[in-house]
Amino acid sequence: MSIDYSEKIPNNVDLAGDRRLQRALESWQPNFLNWWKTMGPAVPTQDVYLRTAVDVGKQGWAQFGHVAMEEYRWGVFLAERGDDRRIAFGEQKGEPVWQQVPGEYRADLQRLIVIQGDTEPASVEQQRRLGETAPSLYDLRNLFQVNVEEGRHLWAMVYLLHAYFGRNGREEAEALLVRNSGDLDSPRILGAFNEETPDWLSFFMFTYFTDRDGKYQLGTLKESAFDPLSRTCEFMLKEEAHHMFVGTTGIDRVVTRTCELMREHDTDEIAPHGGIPLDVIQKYINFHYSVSLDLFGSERSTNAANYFTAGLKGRWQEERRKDDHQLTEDGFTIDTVKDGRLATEEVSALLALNLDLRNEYVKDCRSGLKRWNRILEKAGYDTRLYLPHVGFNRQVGLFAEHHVTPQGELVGADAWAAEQDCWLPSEADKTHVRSLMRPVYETGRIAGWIAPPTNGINGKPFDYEYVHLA
Ligand code: BYC
Ligand code: FE
Ligand code: FE
Repeated sequence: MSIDYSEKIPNNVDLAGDRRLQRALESWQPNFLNWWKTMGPAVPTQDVYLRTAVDVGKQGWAQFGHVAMEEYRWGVFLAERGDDRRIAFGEQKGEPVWQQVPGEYRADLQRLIVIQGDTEPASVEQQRRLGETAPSLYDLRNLFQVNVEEGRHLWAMVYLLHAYFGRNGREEAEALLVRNSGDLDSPRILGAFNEETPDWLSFFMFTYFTDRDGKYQLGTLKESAFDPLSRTCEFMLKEEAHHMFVGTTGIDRVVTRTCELMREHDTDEIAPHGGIPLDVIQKYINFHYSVSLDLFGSERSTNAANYFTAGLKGRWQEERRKDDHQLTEDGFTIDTVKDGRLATEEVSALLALNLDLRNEYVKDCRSGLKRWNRILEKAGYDTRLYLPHVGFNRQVGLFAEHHVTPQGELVGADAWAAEQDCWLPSEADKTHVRSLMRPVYETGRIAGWIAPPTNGINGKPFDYEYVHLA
């Protein structure tokens, strides 16, 4: 079904057929627009070359064109699905999926949807000022594309809250616009979404590592027995791919430029030459990876076990797993710290589902490292980038009370304090990276710390006018 953009809230959920719901969402809409105006992109533009979803089908779901940002149409789109979908896991495996929320799971489902919904506007807030320092118009356009789609992801969750959770859901939808990233009194729910994204290296790391958590969490919610949530997440995942592409290729381009500068000046101390040294890139990886690992919750989690057993949240690619999809008899080995040493422990597989998901995520993260190391190898350099140990710099889970080095050694608080600046971006590193952040807004030009992209967007060249500034 293609989407009618003449409606106030474009949708494929027949909003017009449910006047109450339509009115409720229409009364939330001005609050959203007000939030976007005050917390969304800070740089004024005439228009931006954006893709807009026009159809949820496999072909042609996106249309590209120059759009005035305040006229961007956020809508409600669910993937279409066959009628006979069955629950794929947990106690009720094999039964038909739910079109309504069962009373006993109301609180848990609402909580999952609120947590998911909270991250979307949070990321827009974190990225608010990046438009002031984009390295090219191409990058500026990508930032705005990510921002409008995260805004749409918020719409997706707000639709579910309004449509299925009554008055309570409407209150939660309001609260999603009240909490703000980094706000001392009313912060966003999850840690990573209260960190700053003050520079473009952080932005690329965020879209590589943190949007990727989004991919994996949405992948598990796509398995949900609550069908409207499942279908919502399936469509969100399509948009997510581009966010991670921005991160992957962004870091490709930083590494490429760093190699060029090292060659040109015959030194790896390229900061004075306007580049980002490899060891600083590594520290940014260490930070964003460890903060994103926290987003998976604790390695041992009764919440995760309950969500799975109830059918609310499945595993990554649940249907492809070759087991009984109930896991009541299975075990799982987890890393932990025992008597001051790194050790392993056997727990029920149900308790280890956050770790199961995190393991899939880690595997996926390695693909980026391989790409970036191939760039280093081709350029003839021996240094390699890596993912730090999973216990490094953790605030959540079994390592939270401990200090673990990137190499996976347990150390005391003194050693941690002494070495921290070698492992995480120091004030000096951040100041240097920020000093490079100056806007380059002439078509076809690029900042000196990053290489241009190999391809433009939607077949357009790099020097296309992706953004018309106001
Ligand atoms: N920060 O049993 P545990 C995205 C709390 S990103 C603060 O270990 P559970 C995006 C936890 O709430 C994807 N608190 O955790 C990316 C619990 O509190 P209560 C977002 C945390 O529940 C880029 C307690 O600690 N989506 O889409 O199994 C741009 C014990 O928790 C944190 C989702 O996360 C933390 N990091 O797992 C834009 C999906 N971790 O209940 C968007 C929905 C844990 O004791 N969320 N706690 O008060 C979930 O599935 C789960 O809530 C979590 C946590 C995976 C987050
Ligand atoms: Fe999102
Ligand atoms: Fe995203």
